[in-house]
Amino acid sequence: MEGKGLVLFGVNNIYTVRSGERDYRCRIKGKIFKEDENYYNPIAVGDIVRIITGTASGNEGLITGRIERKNAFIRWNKKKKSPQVIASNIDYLIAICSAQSPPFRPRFLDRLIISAVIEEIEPVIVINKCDLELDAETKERLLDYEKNGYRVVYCSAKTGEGIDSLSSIIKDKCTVFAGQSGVGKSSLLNIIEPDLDLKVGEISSKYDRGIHTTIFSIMIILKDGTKVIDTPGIRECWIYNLEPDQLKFYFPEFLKPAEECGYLSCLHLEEPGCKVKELVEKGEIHHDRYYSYTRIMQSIIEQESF
Ligand SMILES: Nc1nc2c(ncn2[C@@H]2O[C@H](COP(=O)(O)OP(=O)(O)O)[C@@H](O)[C@H]2O)c(=O)[nH]1
Ligand SMILES: [Mg+2]
Ligand SMILES: [Zn+2]
Repeated sequence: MEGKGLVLFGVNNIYTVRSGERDYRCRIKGKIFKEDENYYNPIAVGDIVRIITGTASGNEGLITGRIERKNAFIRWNKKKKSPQVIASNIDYLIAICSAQSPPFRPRFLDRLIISAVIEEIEPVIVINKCDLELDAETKERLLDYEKNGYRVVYCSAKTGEGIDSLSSIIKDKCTVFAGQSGVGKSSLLNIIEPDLDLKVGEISSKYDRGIHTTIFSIMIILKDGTKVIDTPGIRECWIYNLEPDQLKFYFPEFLKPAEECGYLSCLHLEEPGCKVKELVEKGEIHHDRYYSYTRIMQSIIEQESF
């Protein structure tokens, strides 16, 4: 039988595909994704695929094609030197951080945000564990993100604070929950939908294998149909597919001052008459965001030379 399905999970080239009410274990038929040969993975969680299934009782299937993706959350897999599609067909990237343990990592957050925006996926910053104290420096950094137009949601899986806001953002959408291990992704999903009963405070054995070399995202479909993709084990997010001279456009606070830079092509690095640098020195552009910019710039230049 031929049909279409949604990829929920994939590991070792076996993909769980939901079609109708059923889940099929599917392999890819032959070399059908030749154009994606440089990719780490030809099929990602969130893909809509064409499948052929066998007998009515069996749950095996073959993937014979992929419907064009609306977008894809991609990172550069440094080890494999190839782009890795973490999830596709996404409405929002939910970038989850925590008030404490693990500490706030602005560099990582900036890379997540840029990887989303490149694909026109709107990022939402979620700060979990707000029952714990948020230090002054992190507080100030978060206000800066808000000032620059990013949505920031403060919540706690422990007290329930902010969970309604988070639930209403993800409702009926397909979102990716990304963030370091331990920020509370599973805890948040459990409080949004208690029946899920996801394991908290540990890495589920399902994901254990090979966690250092790869990540396995998994789509969870809530009772009302809301789709959430959990991404265990994202520790690094190297940006894929960005030319160095394009990076500046992903820092919204640079756009207006850039009009006053001495050069139209100013990269806001060492050029004379750079208005962006002037505002960094005055403290009107956050020095730590500017530091992110220089670090990311350096890493994409290094990537290009591979
Ligand atoms: N104080 C506090 N601890 C939390 C909160 N959310 C999660 N935790 C704890 O943080 C640890 C990691 O949570 P988990 O959901 O497994 O994080 P994940 O790795 O991102 O899925 C667990 O010990 C949780 O009990 C919160 O809002 N407040
Ligand atoms: Mg978890
Ligand atoms: Zn400049």
